[in-house]
Parts: sequence; structure tokens; C-alpha cells
Amino acid sequence: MSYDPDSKRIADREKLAQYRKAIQQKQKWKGPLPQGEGPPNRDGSPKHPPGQKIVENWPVLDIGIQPEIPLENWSLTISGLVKNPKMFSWDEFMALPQVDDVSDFHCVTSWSRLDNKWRGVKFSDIANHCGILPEAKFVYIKAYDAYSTNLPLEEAMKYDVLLVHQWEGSPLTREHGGPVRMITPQLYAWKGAKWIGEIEFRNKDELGYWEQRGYSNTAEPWLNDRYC
Ligand SMILES: Nc1nc2c(c(=O)[nH]1)N[C@H]1C(S)=C(S)[C@@H](COP(=O)(O)O)O[C@H]1N2
Ligand SMILES: [Mo]
Repeated sequence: MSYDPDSKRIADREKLAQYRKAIQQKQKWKGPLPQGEGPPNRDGSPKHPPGQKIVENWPVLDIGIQPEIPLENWSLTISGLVKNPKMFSWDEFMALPQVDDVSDFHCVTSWSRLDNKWRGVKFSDIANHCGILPEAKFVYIKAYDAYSTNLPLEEAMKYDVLLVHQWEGSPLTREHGGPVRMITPQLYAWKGAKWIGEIEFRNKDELGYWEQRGYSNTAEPWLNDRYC
């Protein structure tokens, strides 16, 4: 049988999921360990994923356009397989429950910025607010700069996936995706769209901007799961 990199990746991801479950239930894990160094993070994976350099600054990476969106023109659309599709204005978005969280940011170009203080809305809260239909299995995210990215619904619904508008106590700057960007601490940072404009719930997966250009669809930092 020929080697199928996709099935290998899926098998690796399942092992990592089992490992995290075992950690949460404080059971003994007998499979291969997630890679990396340092003490465990709150999900039980090493704080430093493999091949990452810890930086103190916060580099800026994007496809070259940094849209400027005044708050009065900003909106976030929730569309597709939800009971109540909705376009949130800034005031409506800010009226959703706001949470503070601290999490790590891992860029595929091999830098990580640890312990970032965020404020924003949980992806799962806005999704549940609109009523996810049972057929929804994936999300496709569109940004104001024509960037896009895609995630399995299960990943997007994790407790630490946020739509953030503050970093370290100040409004998120335009260069980092303000007014609002998504963060996906358990996946490489390209899965978190800056200048997020639309979240579409779908029953089929579609590759986003970087996923179409050779980045891994699954993007697991602890499996060194970077490029296809
Ligand atoms: N809208 C949009 N979101 C984006 C990108 C982009 O080009 N446009 N680049 C992605 C990539 S590849 C990375 S590494 C991170 C970088 O975020 P930062 O510039 O705040 O460090 O944003 C991600 N989200
Ligand atoms: Mo990136």
C-alpha cells in the first residue's frame, strides 16, 4: 500500500486527541507523546512546540493588505448552517459576553509568542447564539483583506478560540487584525483570521488561502504539522 500523508496526519491528530483526553482524566498515556519542550500547557502539551523559537516582540504577517475598518462600518456576519444568520454591528458584538484569557500564539514560520492577554468573545458563544444546525461540520472564515481560512467545527468550538478586540489591555491594532481577529491557540496562527468579516458554517470542508497554497489543513503545532 502506498503512503498516504493525509491518513497519517489524521491518525496523528487522533493520537494527540486521545493523549489530551488521558491528561484531562489523569489517566496514564501509553501512546507517542506530543513533541516539544518545557512544562505542560493547560491542555497537557509542552509549552514550547517543536521547532519554535520564543519571541518577546509580536511580528506582523499578512498577505500584504492591512484594511482600515472604522467601527461604524465594521460588521461580522454569521452565515450558512445556523438557525439565525446574523450580521453583528460593533455595538451588538460588544454586547455579547466578553471574556479575558491568556494563551500562546504559534506561527508556522517558527516563532511563538507565549502568554498573550486577550479580551474578546468566545467563538462558541457567538456560534451558539446563532444556533448551529446539526449538519454543520466545518467553518469557513472570510476576512476583509480577501484572506480566508477553514477549520473543523470541533476545533473552532474549543474553549480558547476567541474573537479578540484587545491585546494586553489595549485595542487590537490594525496591523494585528483590529478591530477584531480570531485566535486559535491550539493550531498554528494562520487558522486565526485577522480583520475577520464572516464566519460561514458548512457541511463540507473547503481549503482557505494558505491551505490551498500548501499549508497543512490540520495545522497541529505539537505534531510539527506545517506544510503538505
Ligand atoms: N486576514 C488575514 N488574516 C491572517 C493573515 C492574513 O494575511 N490575512 N495571515 C495569517 C498568518 S499566516 C499569520 S502567521 C497570522 C499573523 O498574525 P500577526 O500578524 O498578528 O502576527 O495571521 C494570520 N491571519
Ligand atoms: Mo503565517
